[in-house]
Amino acid sequence: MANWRNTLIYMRDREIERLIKKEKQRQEDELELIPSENYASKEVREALASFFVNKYSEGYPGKRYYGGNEIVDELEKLVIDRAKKLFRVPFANVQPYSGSPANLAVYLALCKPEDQVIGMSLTAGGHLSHGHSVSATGILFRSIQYGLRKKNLYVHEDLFDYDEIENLAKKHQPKIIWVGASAYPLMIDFQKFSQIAEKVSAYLVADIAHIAGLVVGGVHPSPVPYAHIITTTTHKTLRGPRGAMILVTEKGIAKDPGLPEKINQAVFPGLQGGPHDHQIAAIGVALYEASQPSFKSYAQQVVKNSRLLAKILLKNGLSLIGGGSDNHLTLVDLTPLLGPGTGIFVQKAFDLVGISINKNSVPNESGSSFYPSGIRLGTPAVTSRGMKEKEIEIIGEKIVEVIYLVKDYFSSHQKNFSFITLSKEKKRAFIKKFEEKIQKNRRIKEIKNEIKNLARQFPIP
Ligand code: DSN
Repeated sequence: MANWRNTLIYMRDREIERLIKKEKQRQEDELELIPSENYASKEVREALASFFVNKYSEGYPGKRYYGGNEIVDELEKLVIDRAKKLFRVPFANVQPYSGSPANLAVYLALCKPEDQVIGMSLTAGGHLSHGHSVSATGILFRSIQYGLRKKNLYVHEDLFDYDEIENLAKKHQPKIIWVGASAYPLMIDFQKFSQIAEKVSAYLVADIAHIAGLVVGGVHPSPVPYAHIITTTTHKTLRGPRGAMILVTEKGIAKDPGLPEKINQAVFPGLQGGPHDHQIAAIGVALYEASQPSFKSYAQQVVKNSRLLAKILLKNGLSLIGGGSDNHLTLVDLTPLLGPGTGIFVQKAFDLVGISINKNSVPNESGSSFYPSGIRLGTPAVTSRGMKEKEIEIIGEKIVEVIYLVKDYFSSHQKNFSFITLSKEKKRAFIKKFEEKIQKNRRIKEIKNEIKNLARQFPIP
């Protein structure tokens, strides 16, 4: 009798199995402070690995191209309903594969090639898909980018330069104004952006990928009353699988009743093929989890933890963009302490102690896109593990210690040493030498063990 276990394709793949185990161990033993990462629940991961992975279902509920989609229809309708209810919007598309395709679908729905758009620049904390020149969104559409204000960036107050954004909008008359960031540590005032968009009759599109979980958790104002369209990934503060959603608000439908249909058409057949039904199932689970009262406490704790972490860093002489944190992340500008382009050294040192962070551009960057001058630290993942103020105090101390170990290394070089002015080869050689040296540092080895001991007390789901 035929047995699927006998067919070659179903043989056990020990190599991938080994890597999965290794990655699990890494996640268990280390701390995750990349602000866009999180731990999805076991239920979310089970939905991702469910039988929905086997299905093709181009189209939308009730309008599929292939047979066998009755249950998929039920699934997608349920997930759409959950998204609409949770975000309080009249329309949701849950098929985008991820954030950048979701954003591209919005351009496709609203613009013709060469239409004018405005978005926040990557170095100021925006996103590639908000019209960066290397992204399809900056290649296919005429894109103007806005930044933050030029001065006083370490002050704890709104850093957007609304006059600049309004002037750009009036001058360029964009179809879309994007609002939303991947490295902005304070609250975003969606109303102010909406007032500018109204003046030039542009669509205001809010990309809330980073803060979606904070919005549904009630700790960040919602863009729903102000934006026409909202996009979000589902795997950051929302704590779901990798994926995305596009929402249309009442305001969006009032501006253009055809928006929901335009968005659906843009996602499929405009941009994508068959939706990832297993991903949609897992998004459904995440939306269910995010609608529970416990998720509100989670979102509150994410912000409490981030505020505290920022406070510890400030107290220890670090320079923070926005002078602190009011959301889930902190953006440290290393320029005053280590010089331009030095984020990579701190990231490497953190890798050695088992803390994942990422080097990041800072506004008015004086390094480069590959060698930016900042680091981004976020609390969504450690908070999902149950860490609170007590643990953040410990983590904050370690972070400060590691950064000052890097500073000691830099201080051992001649005065006025500037990494960013070295040639490409010299930069590489300098980094290599740094890595060799720092990994032998006694404290680095000790901190790695201290981090592991802490991490193991807070299992990952
Ligand atoms: N890569 C994401 C982040 O880290 O913010 C943005 O897409």
